[in-house]
Order: sequence, then C-alpha cells, then structure tokens
Amino acid sequence: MTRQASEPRLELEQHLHMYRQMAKIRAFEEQVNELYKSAKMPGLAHLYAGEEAVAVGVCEALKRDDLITSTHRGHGHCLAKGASVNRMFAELLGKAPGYCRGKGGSMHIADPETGNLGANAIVGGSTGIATGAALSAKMRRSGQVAVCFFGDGALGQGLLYEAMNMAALWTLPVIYVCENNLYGEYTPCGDTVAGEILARARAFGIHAESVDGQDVQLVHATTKRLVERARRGEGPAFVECKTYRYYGHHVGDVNREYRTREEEREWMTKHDPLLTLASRLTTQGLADAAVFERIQADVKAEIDTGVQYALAAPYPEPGEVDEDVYA
Ligand SMILES: Cc1ncc(C[n+]2csc(CCOP(=O)(O)OP(=O)(O)O)c2C)c(N)n1
Ligand SMILES: [Mg+2]
Repeated sequence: MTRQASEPRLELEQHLHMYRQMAKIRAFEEQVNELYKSAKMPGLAHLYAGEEAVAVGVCEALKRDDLITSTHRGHGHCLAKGASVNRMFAELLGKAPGYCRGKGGSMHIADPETGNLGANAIVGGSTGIATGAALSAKMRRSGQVAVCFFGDGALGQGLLYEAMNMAALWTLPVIYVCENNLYGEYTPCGDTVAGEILARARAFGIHAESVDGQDVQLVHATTKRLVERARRGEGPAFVECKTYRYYGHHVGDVNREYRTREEEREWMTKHDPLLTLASRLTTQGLADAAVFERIQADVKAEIDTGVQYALAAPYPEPGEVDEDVYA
C-alpha cells in the first residue's frame, strides 16, 4: 500500500478509536451516577460526561510515558490516558483491587503505568505538580511532555501563575489545558474571572490558544501541534477548551438552579462531542450508524463487566487500614 493510500485509513481508525474512548467515558460516568443513586458507591463523584472530547483529544496526542495531572473531575482523564475500567470502578467502590487499594476514591486516582500522576482534590493543585514533572523531564532529557488539566475555577488560584512563570522562564515541556465548562461549582465563570483568559498566559510569554472543546478532532490536532512544539524544546503552551458538564457539579447536585434546562439541552443536542464526531464521519461517508452502534455495544459490555468485577471484589482487610496512607 502506498503511503498516501494508507493515511486516510489510519486517520479513520484513530477517529473511531477516539469515538470509542469518548463513549467509554460517557458510559463509565453514567454507571457511576447509577452506583451513587443506588447507594452502592460511598461518597460523591464529579462526573465528566459532556467534556469527553477534551480528555480524549489531548491524551490521544500523547505517548504512553508522557505525563498528565488531573482534577477533582478526573475519571475522563484517567480513562483517556489508559486506566483500567475494572480498577477504576473498584477504587470508587472502596475495593482492594482499586488504584489506591480502595482508600483514595474518585479524587485520588493515579496510575504511574500510564503516566497519570493523579487526580487532585485541591483546585489548581495539579498545576505545580505538572510543572515540576516537566522540569524533571527536561533535567533528565527524557523527551516527555507533561499536560496539566484544570478547570476555569483554577484560574483564581495563585499557584497557576507561579507555575506558568517558572515554566516560561525555564522553557519547560508543559501544556496547560484549561477546561472552561462555564461554571466553578455553582458560579458562572464570568462572575469570577476578570479580563481575557488567554491574556493571562500570554503575560508570561506563553503561547495560548482557545478551541471548541466539543470537537475532538480539533482538540487533538491542536494539542498534537503544541506537544510536538514542546518536545522540540520550544516551551510551554496554554489551551482553553470551551466545554460543558452535563451533570451537576457533583452527583448530588441535581437541581442545578444556577443554569437553565434550555442551556443544557442546547449543549447536549447541538454540541455533543460524540454526536458531532459521528455525524461528521457519516456525512463524509467514512462510517455509518452500524459502526457506531457496534462500538457502543462493545463499550457497554466493557462497562458492565467492570462494574460486576468491582461489586464482587473484596474490601481491603481491616488490618491494613493505615497502610499506603500518607496524609
Ligand atoms: C483550593 C480549593 N478551593 C476550593 C475547593 C472547593 N471546590 C471543589 S471543586 C470547585 C470548583 C472548581 O471549578 P472548576 O475549576 O471550574 O472545575 P469544574 O468543577 O467546573 O470542572 C471548588 C471551588 C477546593 N477543592 N480546593
Ligand atoms: Mg468549571
């Protein structure tokens, strides 16, 4: 096969893979909501449904040993970087095979094997960790790039600006990915963020762009370019991804009085990342409904197996309650 002939095929495979990854995150989060409602999951979780194109578009542009840091809304980042569905469900249910032996829960999932330095319950906390990881990668000349996911709420945290300052001064291979989902908890972003978001990164001389975070192909192409740039030693970048969370701030936030049902419907019907990709590939004649139905069925089977695995898994032994606990 000639190079020209194989490339569109490869591209289609990658786009279908991205669809599958997004579908997996969506189904995972819907299942987590069910586990919460049926009181099978202890505590709360912040669901990533609606924002899948950001995690998948970005992580698809990374190598396995590239590094990410995540947030309180981290399930999508973990799955997109390659975490196991079984071990994620186990962690959420407090079971021994979970990523933190069931002792960390939703906001502390980390997976060194896939370069995931961890979710973080501290808003903005991951910015320092990603920047430090990028400094380490540069000092070790490992060729790794670090990606820092954070929400619009983290724009109010001073650590982000200290970290971006050092990243710019030291030309670090780090990409700051701001997931602007219009709200921080129950407050619209416009009530808390003054001025222009990109101007904040540009003030440090950091290259900054804004993209439609519901378009996985665009997120992927943009990040790929910025990751290659960082890998060449050309320094940090900042990407604002405009996106939307479909559920409340966390699973218990069911009334959502701070936003309208019309706004939600608009995002879910006109800007859904899965529908957008499926309809584009269908219009281009590259795939049809049967392809997406098959992927959805595969994903459902993987999620069903994962949740059954976690429900049946044992809790940690009471005697190990203080093992692997650092704070
Ligand atoms: C330092 C700190 N302050 C406050 C909180 C409480 N808190 C948890 S999530 C959140 C909102 C975060 O909003 P954003 O960064 O936009 O992320 P999103 O939830 O929208 O994904 C806040 C204020 C916290 N966890 N850490
Ligand atoms: Mg937000």
